[in-house]
Amino acid sequence: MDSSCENSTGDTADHPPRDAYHTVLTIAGSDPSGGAGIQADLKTIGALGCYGLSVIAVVTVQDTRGVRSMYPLAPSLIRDQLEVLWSDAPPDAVKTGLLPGPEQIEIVADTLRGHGPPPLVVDPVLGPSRGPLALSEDAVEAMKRHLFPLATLLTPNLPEASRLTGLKVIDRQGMAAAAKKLAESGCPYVLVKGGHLEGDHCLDLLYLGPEDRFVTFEAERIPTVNTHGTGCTLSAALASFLAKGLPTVECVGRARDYLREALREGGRYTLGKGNGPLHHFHRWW
Ligand code: PXL
Repeated sequence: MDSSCENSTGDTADHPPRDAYHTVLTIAGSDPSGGAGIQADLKTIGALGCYGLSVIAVVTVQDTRGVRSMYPLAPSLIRDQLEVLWSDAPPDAVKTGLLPGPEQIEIVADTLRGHGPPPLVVDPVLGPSRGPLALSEDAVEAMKRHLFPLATLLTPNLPEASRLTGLKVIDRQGMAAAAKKLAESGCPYVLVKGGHLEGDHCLDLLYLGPEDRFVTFEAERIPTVNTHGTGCTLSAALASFLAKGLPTVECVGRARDYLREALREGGRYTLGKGNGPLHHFHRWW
């Protein structure tokens, strides 16, 4: 071997040192219209400089006007996909989105627990935000019992925080109470998203359980009808920054900044007859 090509680490001119990707796995539903679910997650993860992995838990039939139907995948198929990923290249961070029923939720939780998951963002999607396809009570219970204790960060919106806690979550006080109650599941950080609040300001509340304190994030509302996939995009962005090892509060700030730009730029385009998507690649084009 020609040792002139070799350096002290054994790398050669033909094989220079290689960087490792920051990898983010999304376990969620497929949205063929591309604005939400797995598709939004992969765009977000890529736009933020990470490498996206994906396990589809449910296939939805939908367009920009709403979800028509959902086809859950067999729990064993979900588990097998997760197992092969972990056997080859375990992700640096994980996010979960729409998981359609208690069996899928349990198998995801069992598999993640078995591997000792990296930072895990759980977006507790309780059914598509539009349409009558809300998750069953069994699924909600499975999420609280099996998935939340594994999570690093939960990201409920107001209706989700209300259903998950049984509290009336319609203002800052309710958001704070719900966040504390959800943290009792064992999840250290809870971000209650106030996008559904009235008024021209958006308020998100982050509860830091280990320090028993709140951080408030406020910004002006961005007026746009292209809001499809907002929650998916935020949780994927959070997982991407966690994959890079940033502290949680900084992850929330940066993920919100990315989301706001994607909302603002997405408002300049039109797609379909309903609520269009965000512009995930606004930093590129
Ligand atoms: O925004 C929640 C959500 C998550 N995942 C999928 C969805 C939706 C809402 O429509 O379709 C696949």
